[in-house]
Amino acid sequence: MSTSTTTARVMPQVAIRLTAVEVLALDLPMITTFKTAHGTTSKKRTIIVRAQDADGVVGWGEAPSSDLPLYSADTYESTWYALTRLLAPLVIGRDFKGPAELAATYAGYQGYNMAKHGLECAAWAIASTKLGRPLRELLGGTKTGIPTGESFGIKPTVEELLHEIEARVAQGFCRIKVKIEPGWDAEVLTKVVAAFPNVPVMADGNTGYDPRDPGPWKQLDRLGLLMIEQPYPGDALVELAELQSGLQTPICLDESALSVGLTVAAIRLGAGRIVNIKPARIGGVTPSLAIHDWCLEHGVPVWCGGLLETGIGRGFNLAISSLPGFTLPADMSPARLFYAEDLVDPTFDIRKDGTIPVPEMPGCGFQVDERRVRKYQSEIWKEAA
Ligand code: OSB
Ligand code: MG
Repeated sequence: MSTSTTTARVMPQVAIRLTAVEVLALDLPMITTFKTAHGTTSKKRTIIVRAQDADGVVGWGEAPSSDLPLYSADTYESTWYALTRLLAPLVIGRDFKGPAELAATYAGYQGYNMAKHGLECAAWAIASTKLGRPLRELLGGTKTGIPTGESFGIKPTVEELLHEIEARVAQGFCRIKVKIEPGWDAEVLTKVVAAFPNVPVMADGNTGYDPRDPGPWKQLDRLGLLMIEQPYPGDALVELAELQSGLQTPICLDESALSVGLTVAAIRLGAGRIVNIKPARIGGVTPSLAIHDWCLEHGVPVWCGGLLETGIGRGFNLAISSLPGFTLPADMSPARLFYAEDLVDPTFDIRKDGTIPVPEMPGCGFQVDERRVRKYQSEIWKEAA
């Protein structure tokens, strides 16, 4: 199969039997709004998974879903449904030799990637705690700090954007990602590149451009951008390949990379030259490792994107980012930039050198504040559970 790697990965083995899977639907107020070509997020609806093992060990995971299926097909409701009705009943009470074997039981189910990811993460957290080893080690990660960039939403004015970028660069963020949409692209990026000549800059189209239009690509291509992320719809692979063939700037796959097979197909077609690995979009740690391993073997650079996760979800993203193929800065903004309080305490932050330390604590990597998790639980969904 085209997706296989010559060196098979050895997955950690540890007995896991889940006795309970609690699915907590949270409404997290945001202290800023985040605007992309898909729309504006001002309240984050995320799903937190709390799994309990027969030996009493608890593992947490996060499925960073959203209100509307604009970024991917997954929503808050569909993720909650998949976890409570499909996935939890399938794995509870069964004996597994490790998290990868647990995830394999539902690998044949189509879709529900975020739900799959949330449950698999809880199992990895349990495995990590039981083995007394940080997740980074279990995944074969080598880096101890992750270079981090900031993702800047679409702002009312360019001045506002430049002002915000200036503050973040001063805090250490080492790469600038600017969200674009028709009318907010070449002119804006030209100003950003001129204002920050020493920081790598990239643009993220979030599928907002029509392949039939000329678009701003020729102008953007002259700016020496690090990459252009997902300019066209996820399934426009041929059009992406045509665009890429005329550009110097690498195209990066985000919304197109929905599975291992589709990601490999897109790269082989020439639809892009870089992959944004978002574990929640791809459907878990196991498929994320598979894409990483394939890309490493084929010389395709990868980096870790985000879906505005709290510290719970970011803990897994940090561990995955420690793998050797992750050679480009991550979208890993500290949760304090979005939320009044994180769900982990202490929360994480960026260091002066532009990196975030990879957690060494077993489990999700951070101490989960269960009281806060329950404080933000949505009343309606509490009853439905
Ligand atoms: O396209 O990368 C994206 C957030 C929500 C939906 C899509 C995207 C994003 C980001 C996230 O850019 C940035 C982050 O999590 O820090
Ligand atoms: Mg993106």
